[in-house]
Amino acid sequence: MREIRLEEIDSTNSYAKLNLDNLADKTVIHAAIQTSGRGRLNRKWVDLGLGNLFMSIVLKPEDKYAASFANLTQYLSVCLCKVLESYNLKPQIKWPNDVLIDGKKIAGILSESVVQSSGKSKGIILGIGVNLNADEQSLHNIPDKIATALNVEIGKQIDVDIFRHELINEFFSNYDSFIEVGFEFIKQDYILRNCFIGKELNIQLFDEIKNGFAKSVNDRGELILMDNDKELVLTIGDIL
Ligand code: BT5
Repeated sequence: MREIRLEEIDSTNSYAKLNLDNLADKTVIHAAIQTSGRGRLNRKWVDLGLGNLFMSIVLKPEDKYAASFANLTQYLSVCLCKVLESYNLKPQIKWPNDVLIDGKKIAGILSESVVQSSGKSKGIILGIGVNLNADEQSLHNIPDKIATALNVEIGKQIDVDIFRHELINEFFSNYDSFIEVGFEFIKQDYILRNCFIGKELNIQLFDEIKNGFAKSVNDRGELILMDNDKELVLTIGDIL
């Protein structure tokens, strides 16, 4: 594992993408300040000031087409939960990979796969932002979501370097097994922490809203939604 520390960058994921050819497998890039953090679908990730975590993990697995790549964000969400639990919190996962504390978003994960024009995979960039040190006022300014930060939850400042290493260690300690086995490797840990199974959900799927009863998560990490007797299997979407 190699680490690249940046003082200020637009986005650690964009930096990784731009420099991907020169970055080795398992390189971790992190920045103190991130000026244009990205979420999914052109959404933004807000920098809440110094002491927050913005990092991207570059992955260039030998097996370039393992099914488990699609579940890397879910794997990282479980790793993050385990680290947050060591701070005596009870994080929950909202499918597919939002990590919440008491319903409030504390982190965001963005996985981007980079493919050559020939269709060959160049690598995967797994980005994560975790709110570690924020003042409560700035949390209220985040659009569309109720957010929280670790310092607010436990009432003390967090050392971002220590937290980052805890998360990286957790991630790489089981990464190779996860890639080999896939979602089933984490299924139990994932379901144990879920906050959506057994509930009526509205799910935004591009321009459509699907509703139904969340029955389960299958062995591929997909959400099984029951719309009366009809079973919908969702690979992507946002629980509203
Ligand atoms: C995400 O997108 O949650 C993925 C965010 C990934 C950020 C990391 S930081 C390091 C790396 N480099 C990048 O450029 N990105 C990655 P999504 O599920 O689309 O959620 C985005 C939504 O989360 C926004 O529209 C806001 O509502 C909310 N949000 C933005 N900033 C937030 C924050 N600091 N804390 C909590 N919620 C936030």
